[in-house]
Amino acid sequence: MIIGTAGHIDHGKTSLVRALTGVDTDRLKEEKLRGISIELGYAYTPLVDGEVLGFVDVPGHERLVHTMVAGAGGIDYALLVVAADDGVMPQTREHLAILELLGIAHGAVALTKVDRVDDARIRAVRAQIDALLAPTALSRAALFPLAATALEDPGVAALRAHLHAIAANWPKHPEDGLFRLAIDRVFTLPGRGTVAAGTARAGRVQVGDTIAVMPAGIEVRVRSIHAQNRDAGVGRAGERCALNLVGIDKTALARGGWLADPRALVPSTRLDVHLRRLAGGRVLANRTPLHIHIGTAHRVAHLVCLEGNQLKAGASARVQLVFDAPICASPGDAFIARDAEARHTLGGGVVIDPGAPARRRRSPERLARLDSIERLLAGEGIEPLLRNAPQGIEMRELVLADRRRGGRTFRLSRGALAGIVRTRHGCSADLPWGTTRRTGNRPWPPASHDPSDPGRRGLARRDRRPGAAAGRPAQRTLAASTGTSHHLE
Ligand SMILES: Nc1nc2c(ncn2[C@@H]2O[C@H](COP(=O)(O)OP(=O)(O)O)[C@@H](O)[C@H]2O)c(=O)[nH]1
Ligand SMILES: [Mg+2]
Repeated sequence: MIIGTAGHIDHGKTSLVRALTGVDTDRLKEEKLRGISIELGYAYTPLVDGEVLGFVDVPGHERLVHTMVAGAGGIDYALLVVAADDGVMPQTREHLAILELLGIAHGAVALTKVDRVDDARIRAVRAQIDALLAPTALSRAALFPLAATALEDPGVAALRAHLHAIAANWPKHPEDGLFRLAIDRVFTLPGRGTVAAGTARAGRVQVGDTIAVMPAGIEVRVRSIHAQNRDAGVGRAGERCALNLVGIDKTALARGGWLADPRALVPSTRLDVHLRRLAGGRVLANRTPLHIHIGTAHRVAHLVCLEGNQLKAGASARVQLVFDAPICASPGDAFIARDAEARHTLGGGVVIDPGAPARRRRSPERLARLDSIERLLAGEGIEPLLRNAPQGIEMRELVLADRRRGGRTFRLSRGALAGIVRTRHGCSADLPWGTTRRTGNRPWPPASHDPSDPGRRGLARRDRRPGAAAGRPAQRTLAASTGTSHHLE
C-alpha cells in the first residue's frame, strides 16, 4: 500500500513521515538548506506480514501544487496533515480538493504540533477540520493529535499502529490488464544505467519484458526491478517500482511519461473527459486554456465544451481537452484542471475517451458513445458500449471492461462479438486474459504466429517493431465480422 501526505507548507508532513518511518524525505541540498520540501519524497517501512508500506511525501508550497498532484495520483490512502497552531490553511483545502477529485476516498488526519498549543486551541482546530471534511469522502477519517518532533510521541505511535493495521487489510490491486506505470522520477545508477520510477497503475512487469516509453514509443528492456524498494523479479499494480532499463538514455525519460505494455496506450492530442468544477471562480468559456495534470504529466490544453458553451463553477459536464502535443491516458484515469496561471485548482474529473475525434465531437452519436463508456466505467458492463459502437470498440476498452468485472472472463454472445474488436494495429492481438481475436483484414494466423508461445500469440512481427506498436494514432479500423470467437463466450 502507498500512503501520501497532503496539507499546507510547514504543517509537519515531512517530520511526520520521518517519525513514522525513520526516513528523511527531504534529501536535496536545497531542501535541507531552506527547510522545505521541493520534490516528492519517498519512504518505506516493513510491515509484520513481510509486505512493505510506502510513503510519498509531497511539498505543501502553493507554487508546487503540480508536484503534489503528480505524487497524489499514485497513492491509495491520504494522510492529511494540519498543524494545531495554524489550523486549516489554503493548501489544506486545495490538497483536500485534489484528493477528492483524484478519487482518493480513504485517509487519516494528523493534527500536528499539539505540543505548541493549549487544549482549547486543539478543540477549535478539530472543529475546523470536522467542518472541512464533513462534505467529503474523508468525513469519517480517524484523527490523531500528535507531536511529530517529540521523542516516542504516543500520538505518532497510535497513528503508526492505525496505518499498519490499514495496510495489513488493504485489498490487493488486481494485476490483470496491461502494464502501465506513470513515471515520477528518473535517475542513473552507477554501473547499471537508467532507472525510471513511479507507481504501477495496472498490470505487472517482469524482468526481461520489453515495454514502451510513452508517448515517445521507444521500446526498452527491463533489466531489473525494485518494487516497494526491494529487489524483485516482478512489479505489480499498486506498487512503487523502479525499473532499470536497457537501451535508453536518462535524457529520453522524464516525469509525465509512461512505461507501458506496447499495446496499452495510444498517444492522442484530444481527450473527451467528464470535468467537475469546484465551487467558486469564474465561468470557463470555450477555448479557455487550462493546466491539466494527468498521471504524472502536466500540460496545457484548451477546453472545448461538448454540452453547452461554458462551464460554471460547481457545474459538471463532458468537455474535450485539446493538447498541442500527444499525451497518453486511459478511460477512467483521473485528472486535475488548474487555471491558465497555474494558481488555482478549478476542478478535475475522469477521462472517458482518450482517442477523441476533432470532428462531429458534439454529435448525438458521440455523446451516446461517451454515455456508454461512462456506464462501463461505472461497472454496468460493456453491453451499452456495444450498442453504441458501429465502428467497433478498442482493445483497451475490452481490457477495461474485464478489469471492472474483477478480472473475470466476459460472457458475450457470438452476435455481440461480431465486429466489436478493433486494435490500433488493425490485426490480431492477444487479450490479457489469454484469448486471441482476429481483427482487421490480414491473413489469419499472422505469419509470425507461434502456437508454442501462447503468451505472445497473435501479434504479427511487423507490429512488434519499435514505433509500430506505440506512437501511432489510433486507427478507426472496422473489425472483421468474419473472425470466429474462440474463448470469449
Ligand atoms: N513543535 C513541533 N514542531 C513541529 C512538529 N512537526 C513539525 N514541526 C516543525 O515544523 C517545521 C516544519 O515541518 P516540516 O515537517 O518540514 O513541514 P512540511 O512543510 O509540512 O513538510 C519544522 O521546523 C519542524 O521541526 C510538531 O509536531 N511539533
Ligand atoms: Mg515537507
